[in-house]
Amino acid sequence: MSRSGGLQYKTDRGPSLAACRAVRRGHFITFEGGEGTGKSTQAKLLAARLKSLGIDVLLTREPGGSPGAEAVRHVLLSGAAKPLGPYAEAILFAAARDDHVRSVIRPALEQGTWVVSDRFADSTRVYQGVLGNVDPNLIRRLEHITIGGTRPDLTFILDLPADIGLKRAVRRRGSRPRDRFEAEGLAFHRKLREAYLELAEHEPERCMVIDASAHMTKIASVIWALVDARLHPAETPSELENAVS
Ligand code: Z5A
Repeated sequence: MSRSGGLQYKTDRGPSLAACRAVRRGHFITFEGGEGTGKSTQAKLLAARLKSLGIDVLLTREPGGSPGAEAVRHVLLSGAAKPLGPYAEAILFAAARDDHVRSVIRPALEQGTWVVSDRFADSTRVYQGVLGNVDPNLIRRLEHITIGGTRPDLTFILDLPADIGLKRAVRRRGSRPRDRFEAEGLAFHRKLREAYLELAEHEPERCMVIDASAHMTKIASVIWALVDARLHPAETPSELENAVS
């Protein structure tokens, strides 16, 4: 059932959910949020901490994460698809995700690897669905087709006032030109923040809103405490134990 710009997607879990859960052994964690909120930084810190426990971890990103999806990333972020409109962009993000999930994420989870992704399907809900006004039914159908039951166990939504995020992104970018979405104005990025907060309200079990204005090590500790409490990484058999069993 969709509401308020299509942010309520709980009901359409798809017939393949039981099958996917049955074979899935690794945990799936995603990072979401606006521009410059620190998603890449926190995804890397979390992956490193999990690895330090001997857990097999795949750090990936969207759009991208597989050779096919990285090719689509270039088309999307260069702005080449912008004249085609938000529906075409939504379909291209979905095409990239389909390849990423089938060739990288799902096989990794099935082998017991933990997957940490810098952005995933919530970005489509928010950027194309809410900001792009793409019909929520289409967004839901695309999600159903591309990810089926391969849904994140936990999603961290890094929350920061849009102007601070944009300043951080500008500093990081240096002299490189702005990409398709970086080029949008402050009003776009403010609306984006609201849309992510609304999404978190609809799925409080999965989505954790994190204050991204703190120091990066403090944020990493908060995230680690939540992962520890929810997914119990210390109880996960290490790569070594897997190899000898
Ligand atoms: N998009 C979409 O529309 N639909 C979709 O389905 C998907 C994506 C999957 C991908 O851009 C774009 O595609 C994205 C949405 C759209 N567009 N935007 N905007 P991307 O992958 O190139 O970039 P991004 O995802 O927006 O992330 P980012 O701007 O690169 O930022 P970030 O990953 O959130 O932050 P960061 O790189 O970790 O940190 C940014 C800088 O801040 C860096 O210099 C850090 O050292 C610094 N930083 C990090 N944490 C802190 C703290 N805590 N304090 C101070 N400074 C910090």
